[in-house]
Amino acid sequence: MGLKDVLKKKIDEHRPRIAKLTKEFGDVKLGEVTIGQAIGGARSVKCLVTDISYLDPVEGIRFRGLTIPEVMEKLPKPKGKDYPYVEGFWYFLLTGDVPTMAQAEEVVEDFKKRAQVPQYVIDVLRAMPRDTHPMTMLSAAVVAMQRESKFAKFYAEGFNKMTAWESMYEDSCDLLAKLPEIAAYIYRMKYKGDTPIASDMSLDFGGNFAHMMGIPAPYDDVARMYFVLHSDHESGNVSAHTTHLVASALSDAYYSLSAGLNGLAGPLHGLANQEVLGWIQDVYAKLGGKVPTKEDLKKFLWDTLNSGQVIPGYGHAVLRKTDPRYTSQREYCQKYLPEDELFKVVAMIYDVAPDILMEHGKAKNPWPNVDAQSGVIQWFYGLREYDFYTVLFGVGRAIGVLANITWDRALGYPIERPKSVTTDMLEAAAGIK
Ligand code: AMX
Repeated sequence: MGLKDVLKKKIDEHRPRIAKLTKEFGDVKLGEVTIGQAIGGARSVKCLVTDISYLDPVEGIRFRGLTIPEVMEKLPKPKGKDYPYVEGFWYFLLTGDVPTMAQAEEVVEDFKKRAQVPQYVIDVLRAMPRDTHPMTMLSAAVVAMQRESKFAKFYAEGFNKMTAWESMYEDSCDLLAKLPEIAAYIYRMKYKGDTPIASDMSLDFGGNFAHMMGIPAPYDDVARMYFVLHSDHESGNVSAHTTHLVASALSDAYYSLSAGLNGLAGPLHGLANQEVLGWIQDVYAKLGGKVPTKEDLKKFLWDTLNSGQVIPGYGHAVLRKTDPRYTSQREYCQKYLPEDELFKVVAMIYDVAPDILMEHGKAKNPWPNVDAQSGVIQWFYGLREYDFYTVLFGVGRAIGVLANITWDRALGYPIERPKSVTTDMLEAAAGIK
C-alpha cells in the first residue's frame, strides 16, 4: 500500500474516535481559563488537538510518540547517510507508522514528480527587490502558487467533507516537494550572484536541497537533520497555529502555509535563529575576537539583560528544560565541529546562561531552545547569510504544519473561532468593577 492508501486507512480508523468524543463527551472539561491566560497569549490553555507531535514541558518534543533520538535511529536513511529521509519522515508524521525503506523510497519518487517549480514563481521571485527579506520571498512564492491548488478546485466544484482531505493531501505533497528548489533558488539568486543551480532529480529532498544550495556533503545530512528537527512542535506555536487557523476557514494549503511562514518570520519565533547567530558573533567580536573567558561572558550576558534585551535562543513558552532539538544539534557539533570557535562560545553560553537567567528571575525557562545552536552549524558549512536561516526553519516547519492541515480536513475540524471579552468584563470577573 502506498502512503495515500495507508493514510486513508488511518483516517477511517480515526474518525469514529473524534465523532464519539464530540458526541458523547463534548462537555467534559479540559481545564479553565484565567484572566492571566486570556491576556497572556492563551498560554497553556488546552484547546487544540493534534496527534502529529506532543510537547512535554520537561522531556521536549515527541513526534508521533517517538523522541528525537528514536526518530533519527528508526527511520530509513539514504545509503551511507546518518540522518533519515525527509520523505520517510513525512510518511511517518502523516501515518504514525515508521516506513520501510521501500515505503520511504516510494515517497522520494513521488516527490520527484511533484518537485518542478513553475516558471511564474521564479518570475515572481525575480521581480522582487533583491534586498527583500528571504522569508518574504518564500512566503510570496508559496502564495503565488495558490492557483495550482487542487483543494480550491475541489471546493469550487462541490465540496465533500469526507473526501476533502485527499486534495489537501495532494496540495501538501505538491507544495512540500517544491520547497527545496524555491528556498535554494532564493538563496542563490539573492546571495550568490544570481547563480541558481539546477535540481538533480536523482537525489532525495535533503540531498537535492544541499546540491541546489551548492554546499557539499555532509551538508545534505545537516539539511535532513535540520528539516526533521524543525518540523513540528505541537499546535500552539505561532507558525503551526496560524497555518491551522487559516486552513480552518477552508483556505487551501498554499494560503495556509504562506500565513504560517509569516508568523515564523517574527523575532520571537523563527527569526530568533538569525538573531542568535548575530548576537553570538557580537559576543565573540566584542570580547576580543576569541573564545572569551567565563567571567567576561557572564558580564556580557548581564549587560545584555540589564539593557532590557533578552538572551536570544534561551527561554520557551512551553518547555522547561533544555530543548532536545538543541541537544541533537549540540551532539552534531561535538562530533563534527568540536574545535570550531563559535561552537565553543555557544557551549560556554550553555555553561553560564541558565544560572544567570535563574538569578535574573524573569524567564520561566532558563534553558536553551532550538535556535541557540542552529546557526553555528550553518555558519560552519559556509551558509553565512543569516537572514536566510529562518527560511531553512520554514522548509522544515512546512512538513509538520502540512501534515496537520491534511489531518484537520480528514477529521473535519470546524472553523476556529475563540470568544473574546472586553476589559470591562475582565474587571467584572475580577470583582473590581
Ligand atoms: N532572556 C531574557 N528575558 C527573558 C528570556 C530570555 N531569553 N526569555 C523570557 N524572558 C523574559 C520575558 O521577556 C518576560 O519578561 P517580561 O515579563 O518583562 O515581559 C519574562 O521573562 C517571562 O517570559 P516567559 O513566560 O518565560 O516567556 P514567554 O513564554 O513570554 O516567551 C520566548 C517565550 C521564547 C518568546 C522568550 O523566552 C524569548 O523572548 N526568548 C528569546 C528569543 C528566542 O529565543 N526565541 C525563540 C523561541 C523558539 C522559536 O520559536 N524558534
